[in-house]
Amino acid sequence: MITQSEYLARRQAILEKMQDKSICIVMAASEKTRSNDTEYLFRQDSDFTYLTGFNEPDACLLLIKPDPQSDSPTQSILFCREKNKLAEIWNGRRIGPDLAQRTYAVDQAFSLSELETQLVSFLDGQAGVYWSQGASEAVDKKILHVIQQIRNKGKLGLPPYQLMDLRPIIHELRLIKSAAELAIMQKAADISCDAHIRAMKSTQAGKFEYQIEADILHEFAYQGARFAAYNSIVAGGDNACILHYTENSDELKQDDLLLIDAGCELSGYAADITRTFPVSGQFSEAQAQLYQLVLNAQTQAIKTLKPGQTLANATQIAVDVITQGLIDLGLLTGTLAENTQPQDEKPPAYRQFFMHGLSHWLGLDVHDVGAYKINKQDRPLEPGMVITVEPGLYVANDADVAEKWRGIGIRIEDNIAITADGYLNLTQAAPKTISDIEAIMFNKEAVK
Ligand SMILES: [Mn+2]
Repeated sequence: MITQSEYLARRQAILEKMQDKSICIVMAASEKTRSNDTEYLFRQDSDFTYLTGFNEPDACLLLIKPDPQSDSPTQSILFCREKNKLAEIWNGRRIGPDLAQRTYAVDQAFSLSELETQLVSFLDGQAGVYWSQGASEAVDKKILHVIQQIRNKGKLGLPPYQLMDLRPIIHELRLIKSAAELAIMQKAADISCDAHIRAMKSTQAGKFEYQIEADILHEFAYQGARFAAYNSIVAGGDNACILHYTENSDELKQDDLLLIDAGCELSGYAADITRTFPVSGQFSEAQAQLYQLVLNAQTQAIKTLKPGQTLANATQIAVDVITQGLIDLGLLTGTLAENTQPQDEKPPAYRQFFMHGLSHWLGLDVHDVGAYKINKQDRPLEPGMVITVEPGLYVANDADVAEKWRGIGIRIEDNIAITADGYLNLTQAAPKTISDIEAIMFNKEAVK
């Protein structure tokens, strides 16, 4: 759980990085239509969640940093929907500004209907304005319109003249997770591991991919994580070679592998796990050879992780292990260097089998925010960062390799927190060695 004092500290950290005489505007998400007059279930904007924990749509947070010459304190101000009996009967409870002010520990709270007038008044006299520029055309327009209204005051108005992007400030903060955030992410990982184990036990030929997806979603929701962090990928056979396959509509076949990329969202934080296992419960020889290669690449890449190391270095290790393995098994010919370097301006040969990145940040967003490079250099890892490590191997049905390799898609993905002296694998509870997977699938009736 994130406490109010942690939210307060996060807002304080933003205020510290803001320049004097400036204001920061953070907008909540709006509801999105799914069809006609029904909406998708609401999901708050991640930056807004990070700074407030406030989960209603269309709200707005202002952070004000005064001129240090003045006596005025910094301020956090929340705008939210006002109480409305009829709207609440139809569409759900609203906290309203009065209670919100106390519950969310902000200095002031106003009704959303006052937003524009108050923005004109709060922005007048500031030197700078921060917001997430370009994230929403409507928000850009609104803020520029407010500034124009201040200009229109002529001699009586002092419009801000520095328009700055908020994202570099807030996204650097979000990149380093606190102990409370790590505890939530561990819980999200635990629930997601349980879902993967349940999928392994439930899988059998003749079932459909969507039925396995249903097991996973049930496990998430039943354990209190009502949402998946992203659309689950349940991909049997060569569907696994479609990296973002989400149709989940095919029947599972006895001799295929099943790739599942699924993670829950808990209190806004994502887990992101991939496991690949045989529908029959037993790997064929060819499947096992390729699987072991991906597992070796993942294990060796994870071993390197600690503060000061880079994702680029881990990626290079995974690429080398996979490429050398593909050469040894005869899927590639030539030397390691010939297959990992661009040839005649074409991408390196290994890319036809491993075409995505090894890793991404993980947090409130499944592909979380934060810069991957600093001054164009790969940034060193730091304690509190959480990343995925997810090598893969995808042999298309028409690949120019021996028949036995074709149509095999494998990815193994864990969630790793960087610690003071190394790393912690948040998702080690989900089986991934060949023997552990086969054991859990062999014993499934007994275990269930
Ligand atoms: Mn991922």
